[in-house]
Parts: sequence; structure tokens; C-alpha cells
Amino acid sequence: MKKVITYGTFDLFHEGHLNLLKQAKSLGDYLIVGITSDYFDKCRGKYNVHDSLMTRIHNVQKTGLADEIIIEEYLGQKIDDIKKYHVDIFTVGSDWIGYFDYLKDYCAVVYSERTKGISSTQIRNDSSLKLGIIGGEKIVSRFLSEAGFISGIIITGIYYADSFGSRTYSELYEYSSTQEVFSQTDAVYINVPLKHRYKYIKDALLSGKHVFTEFPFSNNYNNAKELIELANKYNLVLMEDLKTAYCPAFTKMISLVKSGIIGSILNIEARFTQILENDLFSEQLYISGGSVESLSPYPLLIIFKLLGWEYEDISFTSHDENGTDVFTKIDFRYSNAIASATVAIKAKSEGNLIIAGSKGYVYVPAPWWKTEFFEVCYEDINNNSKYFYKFDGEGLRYGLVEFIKTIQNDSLQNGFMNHQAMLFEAKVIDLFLANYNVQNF
Ligand code: C2G
Repeated sequence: MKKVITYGTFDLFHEGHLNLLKQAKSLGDYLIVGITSDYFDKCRGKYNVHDSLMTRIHNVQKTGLADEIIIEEYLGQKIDDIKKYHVDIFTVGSDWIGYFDYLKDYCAVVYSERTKGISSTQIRNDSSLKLGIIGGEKIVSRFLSEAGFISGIIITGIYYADSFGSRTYSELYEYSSTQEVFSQTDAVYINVPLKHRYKYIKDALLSGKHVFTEFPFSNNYNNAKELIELANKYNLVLMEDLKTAYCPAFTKMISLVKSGIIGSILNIEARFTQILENDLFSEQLYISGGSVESLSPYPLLIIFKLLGWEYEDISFTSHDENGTDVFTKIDFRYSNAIASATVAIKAKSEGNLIIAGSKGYVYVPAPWWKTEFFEVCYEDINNNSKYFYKFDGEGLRYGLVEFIKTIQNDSLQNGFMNHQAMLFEAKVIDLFLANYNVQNF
């Protein structure tokens, strides 16, 4: 029996995939199809696969051409599979010609004819989301480079609004008003300074636009509630681009901790500090405000994700200069756990994250918010385990993919950074600004 194997994502299953599978089947008697896992696709730069793994498996199954289906989860798995299944022939479309010649040491390699004029990327682009940018802050250059990795989105132009930043994105069409932005887009990315964010988000929602906004989306709880109610009322997506929330390693770490791997959580300590000098300091003040407004969304995210929002007590210990909090520690007491978030825009501490549990703890080294590596530790260090997950580029691509997916799935929010998390964040910032239980030193 001649065994053939082929691999692919098979997203948005189309005629090109079918033709490939037919060619693969004709090469032998038994066809194994390896379908890539979501995580493996992200690792190999395919960020916005549209269909779920189950959908992609089902679509291949429906062709009746695969005698066996396996999941491709890691680089190098092909060699393991060829040996494990005693494969005679590996085949893949001619767009990969030469790329898999190394497999000739293990089996025959056949590059099958690729079907011209159709691809999953093209299908995604045909239904591309038209996205306008409102605000010209520095983050826009990173946003543009990250968006370049994502198919299914077209950046239509920029409206500088009340930006601190100068008009530096000449490669983009410059809108003259928000009305013009809204007339030509399905969604907007808002990165104006925090004090203007509410106005532009509300404007966009009232104009029927999905909103992807810099964090925090609001520093006022009532405004935050109003914006989320508006988004729900008009069936629009309102999402914050707090990149950590969408990153593979962070989401894996949350799942692991929630699985009980370190027992019940007793204490979370998360820090995010930086020392901004002169111009950078004044720019940060203009764009976001002090330490709590600028940086607390990161530590608040992990606290919310693992302990929820029903804390029994919250207190702030803060050091300020000329009315700006340059170093603040936020302490939470829950019924069965405690947590602290330390943020600073003019002081430096270790930027790690420690989650203490009744059986062990999780240690995420600095910069924990760019989680690529974390360790699950126990009393007996022989039981410790390390986890590594790639964090590509600036990380903004992960949030953008989720934003697009949430819109395409007709959902109003996604599980990575949901409305509850956004409200919890706005509530804490609002309490601090209202001087609730704040001790200055
Ligand atoms: N294909 C094709 N014609 C097209 C599109 C795709 O023949 N118009 C082939 C591809 O060459 C591939 C298979 O269909 O052999 C699946 O395509 P994708 O889902 O895009 O998978 P890809 O990312 O190419 O993965 O490691 C090998 C890779 O996993 C193939």
C-alpha cells in the first residue's frame, strides 16, 4: 500500500485545496492529511486564519479524499510523521517548490500543480474590513507595520484629530474630518489622547462603526458603561488594544493557571514601571496621564482575568509630582485572595509577574506583558516546567486579528479582553482619580 501525506491550513476551503487533495490521492492508495493547529499557524505567520480547526477538519473530511487526518502542531513534525506512518510520498502545491526537498531523505517529494487564481488570502481580502485611523500618535507607525502581517483588512486613511503627534504618515490618505472617515470605513482604530477618547469613540459608535481603541478606552466608569451600552445597542464591536490580552503565551498561561496547576490562587503581584525623561514624560502626560491611567491596564488585566472584579477592598498608595502620580501601588483584597499592581512612569522596579498558589506559583520574567516565557514552579524544583511561546513583532497583530474575527463572527466581544474587563479597568482608574482610598507619600 502506497502511503501519501500532505499538509495545509485549508482555511476557507476552496477549489485549489480540493484539486491538491485529488492530486495527492492519485499518487497512492492511502492519503494522510495533516491540518495545521491554530497555534502552529500563528507561529508560522498565518495570524488570521478564519475557520476554526474543527471547521477546517470537517471541510477536508467532506471531500472523502482523506483516509486519515492528523493535526500539524510544530515545526519538524513532518519528519516525525513520515517515519511514524511509514509514508512513501510527501506532496504539496507547487507554490512550495524546493521548500521541502529536505524531506527527500525520508520519502519521495512531489510538488503538485497549484490551482491558479484562488487562495484563502484572496478570499479574505475580498471581504476585507475597511479601517480608518483617528489620531496620529507614535503608536500608529507600529500599528501600520503590524497590520501589514494581517490579510482581510484595508487601512483607508488617517484623521489626525487632536493628536500630540505630527502629520508624519504621508503614505496614508489624510481625512479632513471624522465624517469623512466614517463615510469610507467599516471600522476605526482610535488612538487620540485619553482625554479625547470618549468623544471619538462615541462619535464612531453613533455612526455605526466598529471601534478598536488604545487603552484605557476610558478613565470614567459612567462614560465606559455608556460606550459599551452604545456598542451593544448598535451591534458594534468595541475592543481595547491591550496587546498582552491577545498574545499566545499570555492566554496559554491564563488557561494553565485556571486549570488549577498551582492550586488556588492566593496572591498576584504585577509590576509595570518605566522612567520617562523630559519630552517623553510630557508626551505621556498629554496622551494618557499619570502612571495609573497610562500603565495600570496591564496589571489590572491579569488580576481581573484570574480573580475577577468582585474585590472586597481596594486601596491606592501613590507618590506624585506636581499633581501627577509618578508611582502608584494598587492593592486589592478579595474574599480568598489578594493582589497588587505597581505602576510608575517615573520610577523603576522589576517588571515581573508572580502568581502565588496553594500548590505552586507562576513566574513570568520582565517584561511579563510581552509574555514569551513563563515557569510553573513548585517546592520540589524537579517538578518545575518552563513554557515558551513566540511573541511576534510588537504584538499588536494579535489584537487586530481578534478584532477582525470578532466582527466577522458577528460577536460583540471576545474572550481575550471582554467588556467586563474593560469596565473593571475603567472603574479602578475612576476610583483613583476620584481619590477613593488613596494614601499619598
Ligand atoms: N493550494 C493549491 N492551490 C491553491 C491554494 C492552495 O494547490 N490555489 C495547495 C497548497 O499548495 C497546499 C494546500 O493546497 O499544498 C493547502 O494550502 P494552504 O491551506 O494554504 O496551506 P499552506 O499554508 O500552503 O500549507 O507545510 C506545508 C504547508 O503546511 C502547506
